[in-house]
Amino acid sequence: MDNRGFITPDHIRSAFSAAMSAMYRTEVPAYGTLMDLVASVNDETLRSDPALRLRLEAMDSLDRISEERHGAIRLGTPAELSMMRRVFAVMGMVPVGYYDLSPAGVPVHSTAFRPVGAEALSRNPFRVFTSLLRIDLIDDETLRAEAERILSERRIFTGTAVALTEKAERQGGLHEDDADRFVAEILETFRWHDQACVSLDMYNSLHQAHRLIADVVSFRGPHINHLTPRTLDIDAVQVGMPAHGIAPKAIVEGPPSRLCPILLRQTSFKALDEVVSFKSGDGAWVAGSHTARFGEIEQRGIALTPKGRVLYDSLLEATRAIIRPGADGSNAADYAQTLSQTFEAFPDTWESIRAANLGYFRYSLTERGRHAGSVMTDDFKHLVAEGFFRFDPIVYEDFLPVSAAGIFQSNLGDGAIQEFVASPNQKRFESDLGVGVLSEFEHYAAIEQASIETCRQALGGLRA
Ligand code: OOG
Ligand code: NI
Repeated sequence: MDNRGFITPDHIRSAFSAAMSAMYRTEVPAYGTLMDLVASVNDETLRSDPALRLRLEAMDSLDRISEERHGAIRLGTPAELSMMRRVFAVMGMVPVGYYDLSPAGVPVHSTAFRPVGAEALSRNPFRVFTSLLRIDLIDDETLRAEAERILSERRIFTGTAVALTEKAERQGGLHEDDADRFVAEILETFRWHDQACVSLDMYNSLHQAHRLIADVVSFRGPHINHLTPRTLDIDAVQVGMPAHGIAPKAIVEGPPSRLCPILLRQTSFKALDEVVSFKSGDGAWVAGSHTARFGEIEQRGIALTPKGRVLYDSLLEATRAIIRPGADGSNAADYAQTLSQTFEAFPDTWESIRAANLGYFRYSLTERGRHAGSVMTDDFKHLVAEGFFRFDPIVYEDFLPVSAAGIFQSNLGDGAIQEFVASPNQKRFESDLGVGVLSEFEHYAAIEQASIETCRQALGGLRA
């Protein structure tokens, strides 16, 4: 609670994240199985790697591991996107980053709504990868107009959800009762509907244009399409999935397995075929199916600086110039091997990553530093070398466009890959959103800088 008696945005976000997880567990039981598998792999990893346990404890993030998750939704109109921004703001989540998925044949562009700042992230880092359909990429004019008309008629937020969002904006927060109602009402927007709002013919035409277009336009709301727990050993979960009756996608997206994890590694299980009813001409319902919802896992590593990111992107590109992972998994082992070999060029100790300015770190005083008293030197590097400070990797909280494309595609089924001309349009996205997106790099740099300042102050005489 804050000093005006409002429930803090961090609390509302935690409550919402827990409510979403509970709802998705009942909607998609395989997600529950995946959660259990992840929990046991995480326990085992911590037991066998005491150094990792100590580091997570030092970073105050041990407790948050099993709490962690992200989700994803796909919206249909600019009005939905800007309202969604206001809803997430009540939970302390702001748009960070711009992702253009069109080069990968997915007609959306996206941002991640998430908390920023070390304090909010350590309380609960729940994020939602949020995409807006690029309706301008539908070629067929008649179909485009029809899709726009259908979307313009739906209301994805309940009246109470909108009213409570406005109230939070007016008052600067929500009291307990309102916060509880807010979470329950917002949950409605993310719920699955097994009755489509279009006819089967319409669904088929949309599907023909692109499966993702059918997913966005045919339903009353932007059902959550996956939730993603964080694991400490993604390879172990990937290998363990089949034994639990879950079919994983062919490869793990992102960097290879390393001693020092960087950025983000992800894999998912294939979307489920679900029964949906469609409206027929005479008002009756006809049965059909739709494939959209899946489960994903992620392993997060250090946030890279712009320099580190350039190196990551170039190594990934070099790998894919040699071998492109096939959707059927037939070259998965070769791909993983080539990826590991190529990434040997990326330093793999925390010290070398830091020395080359490739990643962001959080500094804190060591025992030695705490007892040093006032130190009269400007040389921060020297003090690190002397053991006055320890440095721990700052966790990457964002997403990767190539990986996101791989996750989308593995759930769009075979033959879904389609060519679009790459057409990033961040300005348009931001004008639809109603604000600019934040730069991820600035936020990691600020967390690093703040930790350095705190160390400096603790050492009294240390000057900038
Ligand atoms: C989003 C796919 C991207 C991730 O983790 O990279 C994503 C979607 O399928 O809507 O969630
Ligand atoms: Ni995801």
